Amino acid sequence: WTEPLSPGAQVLRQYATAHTDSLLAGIHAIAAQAPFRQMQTPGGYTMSVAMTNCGTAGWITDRKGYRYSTTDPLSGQAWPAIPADFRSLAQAAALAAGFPAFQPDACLINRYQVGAKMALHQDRDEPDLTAPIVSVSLGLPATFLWGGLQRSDKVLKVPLLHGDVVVWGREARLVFHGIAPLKAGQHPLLGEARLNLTFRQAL
Ligand code: MD5
Ligand code: FE
Repeated sequence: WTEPLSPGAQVLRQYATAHTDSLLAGIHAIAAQAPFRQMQTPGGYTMSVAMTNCGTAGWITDRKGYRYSTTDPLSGQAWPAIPADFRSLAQAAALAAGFPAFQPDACLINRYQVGAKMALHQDRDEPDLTAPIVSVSLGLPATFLWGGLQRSDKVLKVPLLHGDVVVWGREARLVFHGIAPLKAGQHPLLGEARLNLTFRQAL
């Protein structure tokens, strides 16, 4: 079922549930080529979330800033391709939320271990802000922090569970958002971790 979170954002509860085994197998294969790593922020902090990417472009951060790169800085090679089933799932979710023309070319894969978090931020490194973002949650539950267009706006807490998909676009595309520190737990497929796939049009 779907819940409108706020104008422009739809939570598709359990939309990915039938696909989680193949998503996890795909992530495993991607991480064998492009390992999860904790990147540096421009301010010199090490992110608590470990990241890798698949797609024509991948999101990276280092002392020089946030950006998309067509190569993995660890290997100098192209990122692994987005598996066909990842892409069709993201496109079907976008269509279900009213975005029929979504052509994701970047998929950031975030790995949260217990205590890892993502501070409140906006996603604004993409050139076409009319394209939505599709996110898929796997593993341990997370508390999504859903703010407004100003950093100071009140933040709503939304639980995101294994198999949930969220589509963000239009009025919601530039909202401040984050993830609260991951609580301890054991997921039957993922153990003490949460994975999040974030599909974007970055080129
Ligand atoms: C996560 N990832 O669960 C979170 C949430 C990120 C990021 O925020 O930038 O890697 S995915 C939810 C999300 C993604 C893009 C836009 C919006 C939410 N939004 O407009 O609220 O690892
Ligand atoms: Fe984000």
